Amino acid sequence: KTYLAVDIGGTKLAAALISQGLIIEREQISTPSSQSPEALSDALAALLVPLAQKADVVAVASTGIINNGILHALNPANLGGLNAFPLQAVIAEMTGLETVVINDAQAAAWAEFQALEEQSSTSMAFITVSTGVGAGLVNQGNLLVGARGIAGHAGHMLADPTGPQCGCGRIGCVESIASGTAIGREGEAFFGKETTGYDVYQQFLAGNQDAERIVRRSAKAIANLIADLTISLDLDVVTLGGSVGLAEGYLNMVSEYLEAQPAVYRPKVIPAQTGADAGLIGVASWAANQAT
Ligand code: BMX
Ligand code: ZN
Repeated sequence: KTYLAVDIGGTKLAAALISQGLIIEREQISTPSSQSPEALSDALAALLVPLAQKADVVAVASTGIINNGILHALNPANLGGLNAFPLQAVIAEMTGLETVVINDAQAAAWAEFQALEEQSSTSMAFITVSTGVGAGLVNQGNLLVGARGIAGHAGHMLADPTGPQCGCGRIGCVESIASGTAIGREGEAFFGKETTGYDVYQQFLAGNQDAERIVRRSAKAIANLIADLTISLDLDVVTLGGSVGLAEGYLNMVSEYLEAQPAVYRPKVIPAQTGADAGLIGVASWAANQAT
C-alpha cells in the first residue's frame, strides 16, 4: 500500500507519499497563521488533494490530543488559538480515503523505536523539545496512544509548582519552563520583546550568563522529566529530539543533570535518529501495523 503521511505542526504542514517505509514524494507548506478551522481546511486541501490520487490510505500525525479523530489542543497557544478541529473527518472527506490520526510525538516515537538496534521488549520514550514539549512512549514494544489519545503528553507533568502558568491552564508544566517558546519568553526580560528561543540559545552559545541560566533551567526540567518517566515506566532508553533537544550542547547538559540522580533514574539517553521526517515515517509505519 502507498500511504499519504501528513504531519501537522505549529509552524509547518508536511505531507509525503510513503511506500515500503520509503518517502517517494514530499511537499511542505507553512501552517496558516490565522488558525481558523477554514484556513486550516483550505491549506490541507491544497497540500493533500493532489497527492491523494496516488495513495491508498492517509496517515496523519498532528500536534495536540487526537481523541477519536478529533484534534483538541492541550495548549491552544501552540496552534495560534485553534483548540478543536475534526481532523479525521475533514481529511477523509477531502481525499476520499481511509484516514487514521495520532499525535505527532507518538508518531515520532514509533519511528524512533523502529530505528533502535535493540527492539523486542524495549521500553523507550521519545521527547521533543521544540514549540512545545511532546513525548511518545513505547512500553515493551507497544506504542501507548491511550483511549482518549492523551498518552505521552508528559510535557504537561509538573516541573515547578511555583513556575509560570502553562497554555494548558496548569501551573508549572515542563512545557512552560523547558520549551523553545518558554526559553524565548524568559529571554524577553534580557534581550527585548519578541526574543525567540533560537535567539536565547545563540546568546547562550556566545557565553551570555542570563541566557545560560534560562537554557540550564530547561535542561534541568527535561532531566527531571526523564527521571520521572524512567521510574514510572522502567525505561531502557530515551531519545531526545526537537529543535532545542538537538541544539548544540543541550543533550550534554541534560545528561549532566541526570548524572546527579541515583542510577535507577538514569536510562540510556541518545539523540533522535530519524530527523525532521520522524512524524511522517512513524505514522505511516503505525498505520501499516494497525492494518495487519
Ligand atoms: C504540546 C501539545 C502536544 C504536542 C507537543 C509538541 C498542543 C497543540 N500540542 O504539548 O500534543 O505533541 O506540544 O508539539 O496542545 P510540537 O508542535 O512542539 O512538536
Ligand atoms: Zn501544560
